[in-house]
Amino acid sequence: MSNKKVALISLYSDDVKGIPPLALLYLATALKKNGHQAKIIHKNASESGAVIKEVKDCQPDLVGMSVFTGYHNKKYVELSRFFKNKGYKIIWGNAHPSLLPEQVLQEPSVDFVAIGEGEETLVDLLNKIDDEEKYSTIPGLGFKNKEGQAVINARRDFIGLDDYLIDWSLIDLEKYLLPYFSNKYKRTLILTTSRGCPYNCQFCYNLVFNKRKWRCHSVEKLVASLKPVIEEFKVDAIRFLDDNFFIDKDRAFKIVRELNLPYYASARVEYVDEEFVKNLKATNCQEIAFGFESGSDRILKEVIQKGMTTQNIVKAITLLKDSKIMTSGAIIFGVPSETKEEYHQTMKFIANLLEINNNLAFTCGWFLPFAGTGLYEKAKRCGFRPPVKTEDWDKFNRWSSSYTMEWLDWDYQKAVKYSRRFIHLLALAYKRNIPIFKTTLKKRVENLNFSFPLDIYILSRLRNIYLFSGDKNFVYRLIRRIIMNIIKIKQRV
Ligand code: B12
Ligand code: SF4
Repeated sequence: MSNKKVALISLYSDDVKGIPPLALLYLATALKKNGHQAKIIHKNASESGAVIKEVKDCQPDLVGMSVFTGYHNKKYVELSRFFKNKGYKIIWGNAHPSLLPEQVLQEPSVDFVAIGEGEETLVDLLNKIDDEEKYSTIPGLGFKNKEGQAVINARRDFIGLDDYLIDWSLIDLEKYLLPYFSNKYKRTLILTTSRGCPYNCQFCYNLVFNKRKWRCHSVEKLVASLKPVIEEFKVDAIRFLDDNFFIDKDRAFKIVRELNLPYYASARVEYVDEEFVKNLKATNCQEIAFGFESGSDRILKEVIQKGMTTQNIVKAITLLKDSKIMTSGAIIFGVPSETKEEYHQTMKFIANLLEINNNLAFTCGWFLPFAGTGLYEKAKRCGFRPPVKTEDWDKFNRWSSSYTMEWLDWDYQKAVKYSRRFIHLLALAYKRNIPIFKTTLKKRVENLNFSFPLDIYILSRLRNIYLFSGDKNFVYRLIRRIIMNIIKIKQRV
């Protein structure tokens, strides 16, 4: 077995460059541990030239791409074709090839797919890469046989997570320690401590990718591996990207107590009671993220099968109201069978939640059918025709204002174009307590009135020049303070 080299590629967009490529870091750690080498190439999707140069410079034995379902799929296909033409072998990993391995292998430029966790599959493949006869013995791998047909091996058992604690020296971590929590902390470290989630939400990749099985790093090993990094890089906050950080509450609180830093993490609304809020506060939680999903109990119960109700959401945000903990809720509009009335109900629900707790933010996206999930099948029954080519998944950008959804039978175009923007600005108006905007935007959201959005235009401009979101420089801070004082005086009058 000889030492092999892999170029691992992950692309990002302008708005999210601060998140470290955790998947590639885990893979590179496993490769290093097993005597192989990895070159991590984490670039903006517009920098194909730089990606190509880095791959050529390192002359790898294998080129790996980390691919989600949605935008950038076309870019990954283009890069794969380019590298294939130059004679490289290509492997795709991450959620998209794990959910649609056969379809991805139909792309002529892709030689292999890794299904599920990639650490041991990739090492196994590198050890056997020169011996095609052995490809069928590698669990978790999909490949093409001599006839060019896709062969999908049995899934690999989940790995022991503690065997692969990230080796942070494999990237220039300095580049990834960015400000977060409205600039309050300057050097936030982003990581995951667990994988998977046991719940049954019918849109979630977890159903297929992690088979509803939750695994985690042990507190002791995780904390021991992080403490030196925190000290060396003067990390001042942590953002946990686990799908559901608080599945084991005792474990989660033990981690944050031992790390003793302000943090962001995710949970489910039914976890929230007085005790939970008390612990969040005591451990310096700055932001907690939930999946609210919808304001319709039919959608939550019958369609998404979320295992919670709108009452649970209201209770959670009420309990968090005075905690000063920023609370964010993910909303999914447009799941199959959602009616226009149910979409409207969710918009009104959001406005009501802000009346109860003005320290709320929302991430709103339109439903994206992930292959193999319950709602993917339901979408097909409602008229969705899934792309047959990998690059055609590129159009599924659920944040785009021109997103199309064949599975809905109502006129959603205006809703797609405006809902996210209106909700974000409504939440901003509540957070900053700006009276006129609060009233006009609330009425708009409640009545689905998206016409002549002058108020939206003004508030967007103000936000864009950082009057309301950041503390970019002294002049902006000063102007912001003056405006806020004028608003306060007007409120008193
Ligand atoms: C951070 C994050 C992002 C970051 C990306 C950061 C980055 N550099 O990777 C940002 C904010 C950019 C992002 C964006 C999007 N994301 Co995102 N994101 C996540 C999140 C929260 C964490 C990812 C992570 O680092 N996990 C930890 C690592 C260790 O696990 P992993 O990624 O699964 O990696 C393992 C395996 O997948 C595999 N593997 C991964 N890559 C490779 C490559 C090779 C070669 C091999 C062999 C194996 C392999 O091995 C790894 C180690 O075991 C996940 C949810 C989650 N908790 O995983 C969602 C998630 C991955 N995102 C998702 C989606 C859909 C998106 C978007 C498409 C959203 C959209 N617009 O619809 C965008 C588009 C991204 C794009 N196309 O570039 C989905 C993916 C589902 C799917 N079917 O693809 C997830 C699962 C969220 C969800 N619950 O729906 N995301
Ligand atoms: S709780 Fe969140 S991570 Fe878990 S299955 Fe539901 S949507 Fe997925």
